[in-house]
Amino acid sequence: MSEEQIKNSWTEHSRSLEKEFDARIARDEKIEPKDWMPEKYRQTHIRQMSQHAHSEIVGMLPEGNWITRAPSLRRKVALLAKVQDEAGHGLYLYSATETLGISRDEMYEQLHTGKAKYSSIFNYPTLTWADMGAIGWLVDGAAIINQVPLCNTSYGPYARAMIRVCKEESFHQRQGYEIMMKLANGTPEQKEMAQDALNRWWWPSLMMLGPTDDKSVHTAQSMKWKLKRKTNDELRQQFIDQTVPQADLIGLTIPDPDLKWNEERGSYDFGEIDWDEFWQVVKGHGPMNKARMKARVDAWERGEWVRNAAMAHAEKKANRKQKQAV
Ligand code: FAQ
Repeated sequence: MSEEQIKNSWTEHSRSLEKEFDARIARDEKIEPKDWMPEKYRQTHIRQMSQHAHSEIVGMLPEGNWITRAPSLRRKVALLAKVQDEAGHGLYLYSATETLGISRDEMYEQLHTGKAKYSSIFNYPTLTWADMGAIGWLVDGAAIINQVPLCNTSYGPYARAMIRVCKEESFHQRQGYEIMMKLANGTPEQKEMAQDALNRWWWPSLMMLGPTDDKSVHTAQSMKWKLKRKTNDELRQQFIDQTVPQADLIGLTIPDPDLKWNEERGSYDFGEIDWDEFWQVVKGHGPMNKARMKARVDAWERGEWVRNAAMAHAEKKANRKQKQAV
C-alpha cells in the first residue's frame, strides 16, 4: 500500500469512528473511558470536569472559615459535614477526570499555576455567619440547578459522579435555607444580617452560572455532545424562578429593583448583571482570588511530608512483600 493509500484509509477509518460516535450520542448512550472519542470531546471534558473538581476543593475555603465560629454545636456539625462533602465531591470528580488520561498531579499543577479556572463564586469573602446561610441556599442552590442536568450528561463517569453529588447538594441547600429562615425570623439585627448576606451573594450567584449564551464560547459544542443539557441562560432563569419565591417566603428582598414577574413568559424578568465584575473575578482580580490560591498552594506544600511519608511506607511494604515472595 502506498503512503497516500494508507493516509486515505486512515482518514476513512477516523470518519467512520466519528460517525458511530455521533450516532451513540444521538441514541443517548453513555460514553465510557475506554471507548473511542474525538480528541476535542476528551479535552472539553477534562477542562470542564477538572474545573468543576477545583471549584469543589477551593469552595471549601469560604465556609471552612466559619467552622470554628458556628453559633451552636448543631450548626458546627452540619457545616463540618457539608465542607467534608465538598471535599468528597472534588475527589469523585478528580477520579472521574483521571479516566480521561490526565493525572491528578497535572490537574493540581494547572490549578496552582492559574492555568485552570475554578468557579468565580468562591472569590468573595464570608463576612458574617449569615454568609453560611446564603452560600448553602444560593450557591448550592445554583450548583444543583446546574448539576441535575449533568446527571444525564453523555460521559458515564461524570454522570454517575453527579448523581451522588446532587443528593448531597440538596442537603446543603436546605441547611443553608434553614439558617436564613432562622435569621430572617430572628431579632431585627439577625434579619438585617441575613438581608445583607443576600445582597452580597445574589449577583455573584447569578454570574456563577456562566456568561450569557451569546458570550459563551463552549455552549454550542457542549450541547451537541450532550455534555451540557441546558444553556447558561436557561439555568440562570430556572435558578431565579425557583429562588425568588423562597426569598418572599422568609421575608427577604432580592436586591434587584428590575425584578418582576412576567405573566406572558411565566418567569421573572431581572436586571442587568455586571459582567465586567464577572470577568474581573474570572481573570484573578476578585476580592479573594489571591488569598484563595495562597491558602490552596500553602496547604499543598505543607502536606508534602505526608505524601512523601505515605509513598515511603508503600514502597517499604511492597519491598517486604517482594522479599517474602522470594
Ligand atoms: N467561574 O463557554 P462558557 C459548587 C469560564 S460547584 C469561572 O460558558 P462552559 C458546589 C469558562 O470556564 C461550582 N469561570 O463555559 C459547591 C470558560 O473559560 P475556559 C462549579 C467561568 O464550560 C457549593 C469561559 O468562562 N460548578 O458550587 C465561570 O460551557 C458550595 C467561557 O464560558 C461547575 O463547575 C465561572 N462561574 O460553561 C462547592 C459545574 N463560568 O474554560 C462548595 C460544571 C464560565 O475556556 C461550596 N461546569 N467560566 O478557560 C459547567 O456547567 C460549565 O463549565 C459552566 C460554564 C456552566 C460553569
